[in-house]
Amino acid sequence: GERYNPRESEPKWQKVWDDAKTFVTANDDPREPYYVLEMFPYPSGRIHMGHVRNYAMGDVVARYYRARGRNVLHPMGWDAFGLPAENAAIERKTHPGTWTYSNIEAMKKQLKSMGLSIDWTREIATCSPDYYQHQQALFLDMLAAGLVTRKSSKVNWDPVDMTVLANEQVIDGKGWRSGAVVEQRELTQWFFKISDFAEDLLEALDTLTEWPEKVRIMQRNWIGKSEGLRLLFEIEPNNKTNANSVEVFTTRPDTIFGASFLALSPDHKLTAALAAHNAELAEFVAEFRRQGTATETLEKAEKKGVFTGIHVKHPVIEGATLPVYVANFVLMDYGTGAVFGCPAHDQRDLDFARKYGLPVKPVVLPPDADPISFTIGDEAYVDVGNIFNSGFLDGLSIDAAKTRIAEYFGARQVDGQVQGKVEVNYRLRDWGISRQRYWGCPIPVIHCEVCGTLPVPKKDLPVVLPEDVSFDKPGNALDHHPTWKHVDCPQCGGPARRETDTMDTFVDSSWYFARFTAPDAATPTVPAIANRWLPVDQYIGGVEHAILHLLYSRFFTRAMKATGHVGLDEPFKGLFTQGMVTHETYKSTEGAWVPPTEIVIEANGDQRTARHAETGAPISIGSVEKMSKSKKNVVDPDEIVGTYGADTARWFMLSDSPPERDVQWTESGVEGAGRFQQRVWRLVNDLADLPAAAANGDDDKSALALRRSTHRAVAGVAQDIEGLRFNRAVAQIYELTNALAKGRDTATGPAAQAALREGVERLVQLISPMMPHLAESCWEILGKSGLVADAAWPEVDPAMLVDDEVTLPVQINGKRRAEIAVAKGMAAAEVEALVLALEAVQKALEGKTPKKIVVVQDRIVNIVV
Ligand code: ANZ
Ligand code: ZN
Repeated sequence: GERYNPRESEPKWQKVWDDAKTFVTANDDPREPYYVLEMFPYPSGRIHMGHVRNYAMGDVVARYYRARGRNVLHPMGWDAFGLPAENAAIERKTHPGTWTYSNIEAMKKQLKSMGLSIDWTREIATCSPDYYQHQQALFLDMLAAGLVTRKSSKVNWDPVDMTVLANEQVIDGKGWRSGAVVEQRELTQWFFKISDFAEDLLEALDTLTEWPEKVRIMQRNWIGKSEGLRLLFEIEPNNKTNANSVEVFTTRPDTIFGASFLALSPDHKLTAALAAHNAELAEFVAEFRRQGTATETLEKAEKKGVFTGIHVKHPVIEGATLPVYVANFVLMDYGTGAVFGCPAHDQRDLDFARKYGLPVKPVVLPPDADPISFTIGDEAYVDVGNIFNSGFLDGLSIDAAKTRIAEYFGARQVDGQVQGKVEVNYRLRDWGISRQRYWGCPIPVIHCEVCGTLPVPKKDLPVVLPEDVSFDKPGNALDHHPTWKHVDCPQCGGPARRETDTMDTFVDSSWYFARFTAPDAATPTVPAIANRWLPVDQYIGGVEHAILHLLYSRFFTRAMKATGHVGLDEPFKGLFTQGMVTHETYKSTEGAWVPPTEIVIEANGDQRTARHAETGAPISIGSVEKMSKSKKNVVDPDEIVGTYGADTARWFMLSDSPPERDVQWTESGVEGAGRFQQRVWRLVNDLADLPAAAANGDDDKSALALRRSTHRAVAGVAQDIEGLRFNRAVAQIYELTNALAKGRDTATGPAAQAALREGVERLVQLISPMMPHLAESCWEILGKSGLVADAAWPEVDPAMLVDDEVTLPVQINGKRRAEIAVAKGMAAAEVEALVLALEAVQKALEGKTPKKIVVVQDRIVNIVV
């Protein structure tokens, strides 16, 4: 027969699905809802292989649950605000919107060519006022509910992108996009009070049982809860400051007898007072300010400090004092911005103490150590043990000592206050959302000199971005716009100024999953509808979003609940993080990266050599790396779809490795997938004329084997798709295909032929979530009515899943005449019927009726004539 031609078939079926609105989902459909979502793409211009993998997986899940009778929501949209559009606008002298929307169009075409079962009627783009007006409404509701604040704060300033960055966007002290060294600036910023939910966000992680453990751990660490003590130290009389006490936060008050210094943050109030009279200290603080504020930068920097010239009283050692330093490793926005240092049991403190010659006194004794000889070398002892060298704490465990010392300080006073108060701290900071950029959602507030900062009245929403902007000057084009920001005050009517900051784009992606449930609603959500669909049953995306996007979405869902927009806390019930797509790298003799499209590979046994396709120059084959433009090892999905078809690309992506692992894209792999596609096509064509039902109810051995293969595959593939083990589902399909191909060549009887026919129909259904176009073409060849996309998932006959088969010898008058394979445990009557139908038995009986038949279950059949 003819070869299968995906270039003809794929667009054809895509049109059929489109015309029939096959994948349009109704909110009022009574079937049980199932919501599957892949992280929506940034419209950069083209989809990449990572997208193909992500969407292929999501599509398998979506198509499977559709077949299972669920009302499936599988939408797609665009995370469309952000810096690259502005950069492109500057380079190409176009509007960011023009660039963005043309990218959306191109990418949508590419996604459509993949044959995804997406309800495109729900498409949203976050840069459209249709979307961001609702985000503005949510902001106003959150503002009214006290979940938004405006505060002056130290921010990470990217001097190249001219914008504020969230801590998470600073990587190794550099801007995540520009790579520029980040500076500190003091700015008034808008914040979402995510820290209000710190405890809840932490505790609820335990309920997210369908999330990868590693993601939950990352979130737990990010929230960073610690229980400790706020402890007051009395300042020794001096002429440098008026303060009487300084407060530290510690999680290890049990080590207080080992304290050998106090350290203040360079941003501490007391530091400022002391620096006024101390040039060395002032210079230290100034230098500190020139660095980034990112926690990571500070943690990696060398530990440094300056002695302030003042001392505090040691709180438990009568008559002893501790010197006070200002140190670069003490952060102002954590705890109290001051710490006591116990060098023996904290590495930073130890490094610091060694550098400045401070005492190192161990107070925690390791389990088997000798109290006399135990000393600290280069490494602080941070493990378990019992307290020693510590007066009334001696002999206690760390935990018992913590409790004891908290009680002790709780009962004492310093400077008119309780000396020690138990406190819980979180590393999680409020979420600064102000960005000094044009291409983002305008923050809907107005500043009036008379009335202060006011929300834009809801009736005046949306606050729309002006179209006529220029990017000639660096900085915020909204701010430079001649008229946009000048408005009348909504309260006094006087001249006022619009907020020109826009929202961090992470805000846009923190609630889009809810908008998809009612994308045309006049309010951000329709709660009844959102509550029916949410939480998302299965969310799929890259692990790079494990902290930020997922935490922000969890916060937003809580904020939307508090403001009446949804009725739940957790947005994503199931989360799956997929591995990356990798490819070999190639280099010319000059050391330049060479794209795979420009080379030819020759294989000689295990030896593979490469040369340049045009020049013939030798090329060296390098390591396998994540596809990236910088290494030129990317493969363009368009070319793959053009050459092999979407189904082949999808099949290869799903087949090659477990979905949570990296998958290596290879030419041979994708060719193998293409061959399998042709093999299925041939098999289906060969078997298409078989009758759909058995001529009689008979069953023979090969029919039974075929039926078992079929039903086992149906059950197994379902389980594997539900467990997101796509590569194993694929392996089961290969097995069934092999069994059917064998059957094609050997099955002759009517029962076997019927079993083959059943098998081939099921095969087509099993491949349809992965290779949906091929499956439709096969379904058509089989003469089935309707679309396979609409067909119900096949029923499984549990009897066919019984694992073990036994072969029973058949004796007639004590002589072995035949044997028969039956399911283990098969009832005597059934075995009897099967045995009597055997040709060999019929012959041996010569038309006589047996006097007696004895079936010993799973052992033997004896016939007496
Ligand atoms: C004394 C001490 C002794 C400490 C010891 C540790 C070990 P987590 O658990 O992450 O919350 N710390 C407190 N505030 C700080 C700040 N603003 N900047 C930098 N470090 C700060 O860490 C709490 C510990 O980090 C606190 O416990 C404090 O040092 C330090 F053997 O106090 B510890
Ligand atoms: Zn006013």
